[in-house]
Amino acid sequence: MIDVRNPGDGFRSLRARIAALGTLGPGDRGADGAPLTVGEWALLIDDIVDHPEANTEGLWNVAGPDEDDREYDAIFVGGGASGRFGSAFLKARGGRQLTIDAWPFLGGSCPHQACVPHHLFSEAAREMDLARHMQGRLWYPPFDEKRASIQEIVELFKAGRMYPHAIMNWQSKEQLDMEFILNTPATIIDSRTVEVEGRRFSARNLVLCTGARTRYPDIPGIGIKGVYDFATLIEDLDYEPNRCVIIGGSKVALEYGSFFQATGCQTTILTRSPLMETASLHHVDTGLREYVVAMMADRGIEIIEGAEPLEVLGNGKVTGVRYREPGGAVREIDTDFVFVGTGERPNLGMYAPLGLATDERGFVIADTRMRTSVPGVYAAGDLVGPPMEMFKARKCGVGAARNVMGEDYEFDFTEYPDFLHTTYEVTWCGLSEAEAQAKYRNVIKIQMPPDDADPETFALPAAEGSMLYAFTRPVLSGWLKLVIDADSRKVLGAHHVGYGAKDAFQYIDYLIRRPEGFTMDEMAELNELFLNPEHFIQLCRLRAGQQNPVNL
Ligand code: COM
Repeated sequence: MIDVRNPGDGFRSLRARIAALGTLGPGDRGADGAPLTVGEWALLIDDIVDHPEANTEGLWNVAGPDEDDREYDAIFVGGGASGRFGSAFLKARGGRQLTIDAWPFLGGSCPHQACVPHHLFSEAAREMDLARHMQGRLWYPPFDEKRASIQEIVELFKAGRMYPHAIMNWQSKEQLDMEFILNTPATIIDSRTVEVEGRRFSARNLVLCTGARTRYPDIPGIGIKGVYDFATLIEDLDYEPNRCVIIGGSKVALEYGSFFQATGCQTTILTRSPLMETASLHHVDTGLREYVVAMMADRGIEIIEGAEPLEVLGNGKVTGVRYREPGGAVREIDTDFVFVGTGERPNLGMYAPLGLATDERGFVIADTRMRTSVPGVYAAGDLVGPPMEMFKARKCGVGAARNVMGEDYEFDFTEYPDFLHTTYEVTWCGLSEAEAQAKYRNVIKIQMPPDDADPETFALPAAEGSMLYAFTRPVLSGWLKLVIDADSRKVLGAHHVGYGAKDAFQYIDYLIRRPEGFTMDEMAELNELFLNPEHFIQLCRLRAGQQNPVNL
């Protein structure tokens, strides 16, 4: 074990070891006896991630009996979003927690392989999209397809990811006062006991937060070099892909497919269900889906819906994918890069001693209080199934913590605002137009461009990030729809494709799901910061004077 908490000889030699790793800047040298700085954490984590075989000892930040001799209220197994937020909340409530993670950092897959790189790639895709579209105009140079390298962007991320990792550790220790053990796995002994590096810890409760990983389809050749998922793309990509085939139609498939295509790597998506019609996405409006898919196709992505992947071809290295078309014909695509986006499943092997109840897909069954079938054992985050979203992971962890601390707290995550990236930011919440029509007798919509307008000449929406499109090729500038019950005047759903609207959707979702709802008149009373991306405020104001509002 390496003690990262208590000043002493061990801590001094850790600091000396970190100093020998080099320097990231003037702020990365901690004073003797002071806690590790963010810079020191970054150097240490980077070294461990790069050389795991030489760094097998756990990083212990555990209070001794002189500091805190209480039994742990909860041990969080896994320090990702759910484990870290749950731990922080429990600690803030006055409880005692211990968080254990096999990685040398807290924050889980988000800053390491998942959300953070995904956002970097999506931002890169958006930039490349604009640069390609605008090339040769204004100050935009010709777009050099050879310069847009997937591998280079992956390497850029890997070279910088130790900073968010370091901030997670530093914040958790110095600001949130959490106890944790990192870089070593926990062994579950029973529902109250966990073993780490030979020492047993007991707690009143366990909170399981170990996430999920990509489930690969069971087809021949899936193990050949050249087949990646969002995690192995980061860890293992060692060449520049020239052609990409994506297996699956999940959010990940759309997002990474859009990024690969934007770099100039011709991409084909093989999906069984039509894009955005998979069971894991709900409330997807038909108009929104059509615009998103049309704009992906406009960028050159080949989308084959109803496809059944049969085999990954290759001889030590991927050379192609064989699949069955909807009509039954078997075809092959030559490719040197296959990306799997078929969804995720948890790995529950380590929990065998608990005998947890699971659902038919293999996710841990937890109730709205995050309680599993085993008394005293909670589960949170991706382990309990979709949506695989940050808000759910964090709030599940906090929900478990609140219940552990004696509060009767329920978290229902069946309704939530949703989003994904293509080369656009796609956001939606509430009901789709079709869902609203099925439920209410007098539904109207505010939509841009309207159904009867020609999108090639209708330059709205136009705002953050879409102005250059609006003035060069209007159809690229985005799409929006607000669904309203004209009788009660309440907003039922909001849907947007463009840029810069995601934050607004966090609030719109909250407002429209209040018991009293949120009317178009209240929307019209807001003060827009013009040009506001989703235009909903002023468009509602244009209609608010009507006693019987109609479509806009
Ligand atoms: C975010 C990780 S990158 S966490 O949710 O803050 O732990």
